[in-house]
Parts: sequence; C-alpha cells; structure tokens
Amino acid sequence: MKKLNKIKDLKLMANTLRQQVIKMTYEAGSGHPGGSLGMADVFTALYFNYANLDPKKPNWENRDRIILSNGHICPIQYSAMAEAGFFPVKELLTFRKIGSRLQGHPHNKSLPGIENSSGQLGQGLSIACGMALARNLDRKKYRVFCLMSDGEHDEGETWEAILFAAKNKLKIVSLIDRNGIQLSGFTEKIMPLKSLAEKYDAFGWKTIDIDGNDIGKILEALRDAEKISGPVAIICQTMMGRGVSFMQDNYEWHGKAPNREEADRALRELEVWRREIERE
Ligand SMILES: Cc1ncc(C[n+]2csc(CCOP(=O)(O)OP(=O)(O)O)c2C)c(N)n1
Ligand SMILES: [Mg+2]
Repeated sequence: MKKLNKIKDLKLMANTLRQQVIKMTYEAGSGHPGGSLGMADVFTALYFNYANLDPKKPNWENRDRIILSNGHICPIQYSAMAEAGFFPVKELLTFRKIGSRLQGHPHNKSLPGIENSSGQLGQGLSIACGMALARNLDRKKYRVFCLMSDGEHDEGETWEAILFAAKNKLKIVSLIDRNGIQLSGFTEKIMPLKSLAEKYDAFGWKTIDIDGNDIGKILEALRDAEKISGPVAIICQTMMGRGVSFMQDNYEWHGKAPNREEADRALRELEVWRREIERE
C-alpha cells in the first residue's frame, strides 16, 4: 500500500482522483460527480495516509473498516481504491456499465474492498455500530470509519444509530460530508439541520468541526479523534463540486454527468489546479 506522507503528494493524489471522477461519470453518462469531488480530500487522507489497508488482501481481518453510507458518491471511493491498487485503474471506465463490478451504488459482493452495499441512505452508521461491536467482542484493534452525508440526517435510522453508539461507547469515527446540499437543494431549505455539532453533542458524541477540503486538517482531526474514547463525529465542511468552477456549491451537479464539453472544461480546470499544487 503506497502511503503518502507529504501534504503536497496527497493534494496531487486528490487531484488525480477528481480527474477520474470526471472521466468515469462522463464515460457512463450518469452518476454523482458533485459529492464525489467534495469528498476527494477525505478519501485521499484515509486511503493514502491514515487507514490501515492492504489492497492485495482486501479481506485481511485486521484491516480498518471504511463504511461508505451515502453510496451515491462511490465514484470517489472507486477512484481511491483503484489508485491504491485494489483493482486496475482502467476498470474505472466500466463504471455503471452492465456486468461491471463498479455499480452505480456499491455492492459488497461484487468488489473486494467494499465493506457494505449502500445507496439506500441512512444505513451506514448502523452497519458501523455492528462492526464496532463485533470488533470489541473479538478483542480486535481495527478502527471503524463511517462516511456519511448531511442529507442522511433526515433519516430516522441515523439518529437511532447515533443513540446506540453513544450508549455502548462504541469507538467509531464518522466523517460527515457537510456540503449543505441534498439532491435538489440546500439542506437548510429542505430540512434544516442547523448545527450538527450541537446535535451530536446532545446525543453524547464528541465532535470536531473542520474544513473538509483541507487534507492537513482532516489528518489532524483523525489523529485527535483517535485519542478520544467513544464515538466521534468529524464534521467536514466541504464544497460540492470542489475544484470545478461550474459544479461548485451547485446542487444541479448532485447526480448529473458532464457532457463532452463540460468534461473537457472540468479536466482543463483540474489540470490548472494540479500545476498550482506542483509549484507549491
Ligand atoms: C432511503 C433513501 N431515500 C432517498 C434516496 C434518494 N436520494 C439519493 S441522494 C439523496 C440526497 C441525500 O443528501 P446528500 O447525501 O447530502 O446528497 P449530496 O450532498 O451528495 O447532494 C436522496 C434523497 C435514497 N438514495 N435513499
Ligand atoms: Mg449533502
């Protein structure tokens, strides 16, 4: 597993993953680029620095568990997995094609390294609770990371799992994509969530609020979370579409593929950003 330790190398990797997201969704003619681009930095921090994983042994029993709850942003998880060596990078272009292992929503029986099937929002934290309980019973040490979205906090099951994790003092670190958007609009208009930190705090969790597009801050938060006993929510303030000007903070890009012209423009912009990172 290639671990990247320099922030600059991690930023370059996040840029590579963003470019893959554009290529995959363009090629498929469908998919969810917006949330995928927004969470590129979190996925990079986990897959290329923080999590203990072995792409050659995806079922290794002591691996850290990465549960993706908001499965529609799987283009970014597939990109991270391919670049980390779980499967060939060229397979990314089969995304959403019939017979592909890379379904539009992840299927854990199809692709080794995918811990849970998802797409039906609101279930990931319950799965993470089950895994954390099993780990405790088995006296194992692996870590459980749960990636969730803000829109999933409209689901009752999410709050049941939040209560359950607090009651059982389960060591789970959840990373929440707080992009302020849910499919067809802004969360604060559709179903206001206001301060997620205050809500989690009231439910007995510890919380850390960060800029979710800053890899240094993400790594710092993960290290801080590790020192805390019980469940921790890292609220990642991200921007939907981060890195592509016309997708940024624009809910129209929740679940729409770029056409040829848009994909070319997006890739050009990401290349400009890449050169800026190289000069740092
Ligand atoms: C149980 C369930 N209800 C509804 C949907 C349809 N749906 C897919 S994505 C989405 C928006 C969820 O918000 P969020 O995950 O924050 O979206 P993003 O930030 O990526 O736009 C909805 C309602 C679903 N997949 N599952
Ligand atoms: Mg959202």
